[in-house]
Amino acid sequence: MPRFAIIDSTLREGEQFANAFFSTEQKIRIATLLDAFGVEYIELTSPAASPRSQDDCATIARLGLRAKTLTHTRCHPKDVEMALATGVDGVDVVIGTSSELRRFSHGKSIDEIIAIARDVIPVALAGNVEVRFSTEDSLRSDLSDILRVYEAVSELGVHRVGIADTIGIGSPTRIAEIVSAVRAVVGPKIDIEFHGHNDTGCAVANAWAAVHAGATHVDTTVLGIGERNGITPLAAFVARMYVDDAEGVKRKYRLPLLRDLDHTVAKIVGVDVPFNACVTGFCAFTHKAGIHAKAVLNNPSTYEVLAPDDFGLSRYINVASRLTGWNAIQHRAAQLGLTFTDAQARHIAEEIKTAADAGHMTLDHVDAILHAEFRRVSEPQEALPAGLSEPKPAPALNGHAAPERILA
Ligand code: HCA
Ligand code: CU
Repeated sequence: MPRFAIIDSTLREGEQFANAFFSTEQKIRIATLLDAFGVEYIELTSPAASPRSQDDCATIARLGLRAKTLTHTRCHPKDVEMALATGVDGVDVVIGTSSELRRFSHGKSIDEIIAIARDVIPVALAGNVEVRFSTEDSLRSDLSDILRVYEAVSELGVHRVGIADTIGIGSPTRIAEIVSAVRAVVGPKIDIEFHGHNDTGCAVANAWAAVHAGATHVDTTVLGIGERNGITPLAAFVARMYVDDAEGVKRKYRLPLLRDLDHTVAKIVGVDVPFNACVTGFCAFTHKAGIHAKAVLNNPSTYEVLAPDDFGLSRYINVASRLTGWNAIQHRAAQLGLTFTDAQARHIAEEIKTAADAGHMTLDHVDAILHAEFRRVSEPQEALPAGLSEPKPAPALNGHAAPERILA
């Protein structure tokens, strides 16, 4: 796995999500959880945005987190001075370089941008903090223009340059090309950050491609929240890197906290964790079809790329459907403390398929069938072994919802 650090921007990019209005207390809660998870950096809204943003930036910088704190700033000496005054560990300077932004946003030429950078970067460096310079809308900027900007700012002494796919137009191959071109210009010592929006669904793939092409830092937010439909989601990016090197990722991050992070932020911004969110979506580790269930019960790696245990989560076999199979039924029966012969389990599976074909089915319904069948096959016996027919509670589905909910 290539070396990389996560810059979590839930408290900057994430604050630009339509539903986000974080209180100071909520920001502290999110920053503390991110720190416990192990992200290397936490990026905060510019103190120039509002007095509350300024105070909160200083408050979080003073928390004594292990993660470094960064704040975002426009490319203005005054903004950078305000940022330094908050006590953050680093300043993320950004300016638009695409013709769209140069014409319709700030109206400056590339030469003027470089001239402004020459005024601003020394101010940031004088604060003895990490300094990053990023070109907003890098993907629609002329590559030779941004390479000229990166060359100039690296000569000025920035620690990191940023590539921003502001409108989510990038593809993994294009991102890899740009990262390689930037690496060739800035040399091996300067770090490269990738910030990718998800408008076309490529944010995770692009971040992964960036890291493999030599980017050292990746921006994420919890659940991917941000402007429009947001950026690279933290859990999905971590899951992607886990595929490269599960042990390395487990050493770097406390993976079970992804669930707390996604649920905490979802609650704060008033959304559900999306059903298909990597790792934390309610059905991320649910197996349904009989063929899948059988193989997973034999060996989870048949249909699982992520081991749920590593993320503090559990696998769930959904048996209440017409797609179920007798192996899965046996497994559910064992969870309830009921034993059947294989022939009995096959018969029960048929019964469940018939019932499921006739209409909506829940796990309770399956359990009732299993208990009734158990009573029936056990009838000739006088006394059951103690506790054998005692129903056990159904295992929780990673705490998201009652098992019934997934069948609705
Ligand atoms: C913004 C734009 C930004 C900046 C990214 C960066 C983007 O909201 O200011 O600082 O690298 O997507 O371009 O989020
Ligand atoms: Cu952005």
